[in-house]
Amino acid sequence: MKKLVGNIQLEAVQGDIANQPEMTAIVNAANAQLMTGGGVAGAIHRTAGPGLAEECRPMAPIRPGEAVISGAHNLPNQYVIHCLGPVYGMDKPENLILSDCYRNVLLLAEEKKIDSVAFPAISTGAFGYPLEAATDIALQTVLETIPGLENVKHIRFVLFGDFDFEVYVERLRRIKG
Ligand code: AR6
Repeated sequence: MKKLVGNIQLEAVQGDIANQPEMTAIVNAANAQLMTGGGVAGAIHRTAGPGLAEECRPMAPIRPGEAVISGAHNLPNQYVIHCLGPVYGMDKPENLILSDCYRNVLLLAEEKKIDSVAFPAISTGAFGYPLEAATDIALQTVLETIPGLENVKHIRFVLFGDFDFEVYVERLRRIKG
């Protein structure tokens, strides 16, 4: 499912964030220590190899909503942008922190002249954020940030589950291009 907004392509695909070879940067739903973990962080660190955690160590810990960038090591990309989402019900205000994640990732990508970025559904796994509410925040923040982007031309959302993918497709369809 693709949608052109201005001259930026928004896209939802179903798959594995660690296997997005045509994207310049992928986003990690990280932990504060920037170490491996379950879900997205596990898949990214497993594929990248131990060099990723080693490179990240001096940048840790990061705060909820903060984004930092590293190389991609054995991943088929150039960069990994690590972002710590809010733990649902704990880090408040969780909607604003989740919005900070998407905005800060895109602003960092723009600063680094990155043309394409793939996001997972940050905070919707181990951190417990309900998928539909998180999707609305993700897409609204991306749409608000798009007018300030020149280098970023392609934003992909990579969803793991069938339901998650269908929610993104339905929400993207409703966006006026
Ligand atoms: N590719 C794309 N999406 C995935 C993948 C994958 N390989 N694996 C899971 N998802 P999570 P969080 C989906 O838990 O909620 C970690 O252990 C998953 O179904 O990865 O931000 C870290 O170490 C869900 O919809 O991230 C942190 O401690 C979404 O990606 C903590 O979990 C996010 O799930 C971060 O929790």
